Amino acid sequence: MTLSPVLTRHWAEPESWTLESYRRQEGYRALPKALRMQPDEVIATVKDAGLRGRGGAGFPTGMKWGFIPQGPGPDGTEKPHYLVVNADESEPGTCKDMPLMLATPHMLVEGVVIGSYAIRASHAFIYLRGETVSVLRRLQTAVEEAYAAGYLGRNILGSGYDLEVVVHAGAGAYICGEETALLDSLEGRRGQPRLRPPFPAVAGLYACPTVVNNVESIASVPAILANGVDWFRSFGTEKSPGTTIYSLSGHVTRPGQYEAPLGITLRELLSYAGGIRAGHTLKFWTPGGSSTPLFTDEHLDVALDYEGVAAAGSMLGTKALQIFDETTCVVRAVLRWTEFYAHESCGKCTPCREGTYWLVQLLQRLESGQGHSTDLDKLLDIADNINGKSFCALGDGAASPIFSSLKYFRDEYADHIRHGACPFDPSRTTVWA
Ligand code: L3W
Ligand code: SF4
Repeated sequence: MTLSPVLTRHWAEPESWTLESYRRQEGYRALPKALRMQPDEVIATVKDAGLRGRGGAGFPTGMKWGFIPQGPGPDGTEKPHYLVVNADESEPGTCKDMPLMLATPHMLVEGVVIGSYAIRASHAFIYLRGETVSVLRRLQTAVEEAYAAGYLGRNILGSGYDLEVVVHAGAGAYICGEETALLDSLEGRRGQPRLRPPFPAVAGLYACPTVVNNVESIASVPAILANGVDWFRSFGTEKSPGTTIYSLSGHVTRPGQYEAPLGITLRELLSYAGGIRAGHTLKFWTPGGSSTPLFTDEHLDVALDYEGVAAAGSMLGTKALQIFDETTCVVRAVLRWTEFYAHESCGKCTPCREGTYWLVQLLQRLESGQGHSTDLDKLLDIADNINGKSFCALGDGAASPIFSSLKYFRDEYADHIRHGACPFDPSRTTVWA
């Protein structure tokens, strides 16, 4: 398979983030077309294209839009609808939404208008990670430009459709990438996940029907409307159509974002990225961020689409391919991720709040060579008490690297106990002192 820039096709253009540049690249070509269609036709087009959510779960975007109830509820009134863009990218290794918003913020804005029109929303929010001030400024400028050009505000392009868009900066908590915690945060509360159901499509922002979509999902919409369903389906596989952005990081010669049809393999992506760094070999990698079970060199030819990765025992997730060569201590890598989850656990439920703490204690002991022979089963036991027993996906994500690293590298854990030190660095007997 070859790289196929669609979302990333303008990234190298001079000042690609300006309205002028986006228009030069045929930007805002899909919007008038969408506004001439009925909202349901727009939903049907996105459904037929088979676009799946690019934020981690791969849920069909058109189906999610179709869940928004139409017409008055049982009390005879119709609640407002909202579109919320999840721009809180923070899954470790994931770096695709931020560069997309920096390079072509108008592609996202155009997608927001089309999506909002489709679900009959008159307000949309882009919820962005607060620390990314440069992205915030770029998005705000793009939104201002779009208002001035008549792509936002009242009577957009003379269609009679009105839309207000607010760019909201969060305060930098990983859990606010979970859609219901994001909505709590947007409402001004502490961001903690809500019980689902009801899903946001039924009761979301301010208890009104809300669609929450990832940045890449929404930015994919203008090209679908402009070029059609068959064009979109000409990329990728039948169940995972389209192109997507894979973020390659770690021990790879040319890390970065690579856009390719879904179903490409890591072996093929590495051929574009210059391979594993010179003189080294692949040891393990994540297909979709640290929350997805690890793969090894056995998995170089797994098709990187939703079905292919699931069949091989992991998840496509955010398509964050973190690559580690043979110099990496897997125990240390898992410890780093687990510290992240323990720090970011919102504390709402006991299995995750307490379990991630104890995982860190055990992993620190093991990594520094002071573990006991019973610690490996203890790790599995704690992970088992988190997985599927936590309130939201953060808990499952924290358990995932424990299970998969022990599945493939149990001997390396045991070596730490046997040597009384990390075999990769015997001088380091206590890392945390
Ligand atoms: C209406 C139903 N809506 C499902 C909607 C739901 C949501 C979407 C997917 O986790 C994964 C997680 C992370 N009626 C519905 C319905 N929906 N059934 O569909 O829902 P779900 O529960 O399958 O997934 P999720 O809770 O959205 C996402 C994984 O992604 N992940 C994390 C990514 C982190 C970022 C980031 O950096 N910001 O994206 C990475 O792998 O572990 O498994 O909208 O409402 N019956
Ligand atoms: Fe909070 Fe963790 Fe429970 Fe999710 S699993 S609600 S992050 S404590």
